[in-house]
Amino acid sequence: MNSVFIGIGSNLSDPKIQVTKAVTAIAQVSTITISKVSSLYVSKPMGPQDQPDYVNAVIEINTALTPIALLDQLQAIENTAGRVRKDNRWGARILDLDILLFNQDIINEERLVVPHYGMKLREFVLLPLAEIAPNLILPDGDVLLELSNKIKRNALEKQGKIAWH
Ligand code: ROI
Repeated sequence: MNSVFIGIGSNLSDPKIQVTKAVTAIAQVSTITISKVSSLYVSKPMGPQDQPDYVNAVIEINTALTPIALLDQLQAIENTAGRVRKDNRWGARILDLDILLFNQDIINEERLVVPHYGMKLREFVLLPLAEIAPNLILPDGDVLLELSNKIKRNALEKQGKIAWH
């Protein structure tokens, strides 16, 4: 069974509801079991500032799916949420589901790069991840807690639990 960490983000159409619905949708995939869910975190946008604040969370799942089969499932959930894939890599989005870590695997495929390229520089990934996996070591040997203690604080606010079911 694979252990996979997924980063969730939204800054459109009631982001807290989008994140909650995403966790519920992932839980409903028969080949996926959710093992840990972080709190919700509100964060200032990284990148262009002329967009709403984000809501972020990180979950751990267990699945026998391959990385690409999992990516297909996650993209289907993004699409169902109304995600429009435009040329707006740094712009507002209704739902973003990123595979952060897949076991300790290093994946370099056209559709999928794991560990997620930006995760070590993102407070809104490192802090929720450290909440649910405080002892994690990244595939390159970096200690998660050291990264999360060192990361520049950018007004990240921990909110309540996610009411998924
Ligand atoms: N900024 C924050 N705070 N949270 C995100 O999830 C997020 N996602 C993005 C960019 C545009 C880089 N900025 C973000 O894709």
